[in-house]
Amino acid sequence: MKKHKILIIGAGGQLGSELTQGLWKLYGKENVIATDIKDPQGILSQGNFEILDVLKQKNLFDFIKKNEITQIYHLAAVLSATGEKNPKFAWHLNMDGLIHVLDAAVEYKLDRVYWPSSIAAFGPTTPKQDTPQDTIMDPTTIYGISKQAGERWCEWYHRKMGVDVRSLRYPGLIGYKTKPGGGTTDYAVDIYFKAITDKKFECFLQPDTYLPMMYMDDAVKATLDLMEAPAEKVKIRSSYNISSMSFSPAEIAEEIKKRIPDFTISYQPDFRQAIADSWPKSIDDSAARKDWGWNHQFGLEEMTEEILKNLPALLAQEA
Ligand code: AKB
Repeated sequence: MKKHKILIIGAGGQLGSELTQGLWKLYGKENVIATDIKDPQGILSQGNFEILDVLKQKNLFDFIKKNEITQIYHLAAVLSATGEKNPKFAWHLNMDGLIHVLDAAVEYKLDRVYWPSSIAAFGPTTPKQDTPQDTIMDPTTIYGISKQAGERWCEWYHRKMGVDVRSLRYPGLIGYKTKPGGGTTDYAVDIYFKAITDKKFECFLQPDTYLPMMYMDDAVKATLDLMEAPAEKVKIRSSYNISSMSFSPAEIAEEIKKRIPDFTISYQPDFRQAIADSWPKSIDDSAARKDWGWNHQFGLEEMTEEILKNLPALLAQEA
């Protein structure tokens, strides 16, 4: 059996730290190297961790060669809200980072590459309900434009260079173990923290702003299921729609109130409202379900139950 040696780039982020643990379970800690540009926080320091900047192409190539890497999960990116504040850097990291990884896949004949796309690749004239797999894509943020362009690059490297690159268009990802940074959907993470620490939350989106969302455990499962699928089942080489739930700030607040009755929410929409308004409200992920058997486990109720059960102990440990 061929030995896997897995490199995770951007492992310190919200998805990266949980995906790293999923990969440890699947392949063994000794076969996974987590990397980021910053020192490891929390659980990541319990496995192989190294500093690596994907923008330094020679360092990346040398690293892959030296460690005999066979698969890369490339997660390093600037998200939607932060990207609007520093658009040139967002483009540089999101595009050049991806192209370095795809070139490395060709150079070192990697088995597989994973790269995340996002619902941000859609835009204001995309159909908003049950957004189809193939549809109008007119993203308005630099992050979204980089995801749309990245999808085309992935497809091109697959078609022309034979790279086995796989991708998911993530909705807003919600976890409680690591705080997210710079996304428009991130209010739905922050709200749980504030519900526990302050019993109140000021939301930067309006109460009725519906967005597609996903609990972190489902996102990790989707990613690993896609990467484990036989190549012939992965028919889409741009990026797969995936979905599990959609909700508004008012609805998540209601769900929290069922468990923390004195919790209150107020609304102060800012520039992120326009970003959220340009994105789909719900996603049709039938292609992922049909091609490689995707199915989700968590809805809003189960996710809220799980987070509010576990987060207080985590916050107490940190205090
Ligand atoms: C963001 O809000 O920027 C991200 C995303 C939807 O990709 N969470």
